Order: sequence, then C-alpha cells, then structure tokens
Amino acid sequence: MCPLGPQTLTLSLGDALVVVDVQNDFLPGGSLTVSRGDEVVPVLNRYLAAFMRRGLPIFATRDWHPPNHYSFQPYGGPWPPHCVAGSEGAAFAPALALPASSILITLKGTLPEQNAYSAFDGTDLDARLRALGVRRLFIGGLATDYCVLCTVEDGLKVGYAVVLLQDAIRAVNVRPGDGERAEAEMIRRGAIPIRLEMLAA
Ligand code: VGL
Ligand code: ZN
Repeated sequence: MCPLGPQTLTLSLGDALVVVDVQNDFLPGGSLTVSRGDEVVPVLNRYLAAFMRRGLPIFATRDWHPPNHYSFQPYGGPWPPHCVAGSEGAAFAPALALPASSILITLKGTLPEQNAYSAFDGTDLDARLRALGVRRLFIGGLATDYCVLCTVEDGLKVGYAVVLLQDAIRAVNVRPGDGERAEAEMIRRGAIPIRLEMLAA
C-alpha cells in the first residue's frame, strides 16, 4: 500500500523555494503583462506557507533594471521598459504573502548591459543556496518562457535537483505555445513537475 500515492513529495532539509519575479509589471496592469500572471499568487502563497511552516529557506527574485537597460525597446531590446529599480512596477505583487523577516531577495539584470533572465546570472544566488546547504530547488513564478525557464536550466546545470511548480507559473507567449514548449524543455532536462496537491501535508 502507498497511502500518499506515488506522486507525493515530502519537503525536507535541503529544500528551498525560489519565487521568480512576481512583480507588478508582469501582472495585469503592468508594463509587460504576463497573461493571467496574477493567478500564480494564491498558489505561491500556499507553497510559501508550506516552506515557512517547515522553516525552509525562501528566496524571491526581482527583475531590477536601470532605466536604460538594453532589453528595453528604446535601447534596441525586445521589451517595453519594465521593473525599473525602485519603481512601483518592480515591487512584489502586494498579494504575495512573503514573510518579510525571512525572505532572501535576489536582484537581477541590475546593470545596463546585463541580461539575467536567469536568477543565477550575475548574482550570488548559487553561493547563498550552497551556504544554506540547499540541494533541491522548488521554482515557480514569472515568466515560464523566460526567467523561470532560464533559472530552472541554470539550477540544473550547477547541480541542483529542480522541482517545477507547474501550477504556479505563467508564460509571456510571444509566440503561441512558448510556455508549453518551455515546460516540456525543463522537464526534458530533468525538472520534476508538481502541483500543490502533490505536496505531502
Ligand atoms: C522577464 C522578460 C523580461 C521574466 C524579465 O521575468 O520572465 N521576462 N524580463
Ligand atoms: Zn527584464
């Protein structure tokens, strides 16, 4: 007998939650809206509660660009200006229940020429995770086809096990299907997809 079901996953020491870029500019009304991006918030709040309850580390990343970032359209990039450091658009979604006292924040894309779709690119995230003894990352947030994809890929590359929070990600979908292709690619590379109901109580 397997009372928890074959798909159940138990959180344990060595696990960390990484909430990617749940910022106003990626939500409805923002400057680079991810369609239905707001739907990740209540789901992430449940994952956050599970990690808090067990005292496991929680990281939140923020896209944090200078006003002249090279990814912005006026500077030849593909995106409308978004997540300018210190702006309201760069703030965390107000409904995201981040534990103010314990959250570990990683800023990325902070230099004019620094891309940093990945939370590992040009940041100290890897060093901070290692210092805490983290071996497995639970990754969700925005957007599936950019920062979540690149963060998951880099996490796998540098040796973490990665669990993809499949019910807590949404895609930009510049081309239709980008989100689905990104999910398939992350899983192909070794990320384990889960949904809330698969977390053991
Ligand atoms: C992102 C596009 C530009 C993301 C950031 O967080 O996925 N996408 N900058
Ligand atoms: Zn950006």
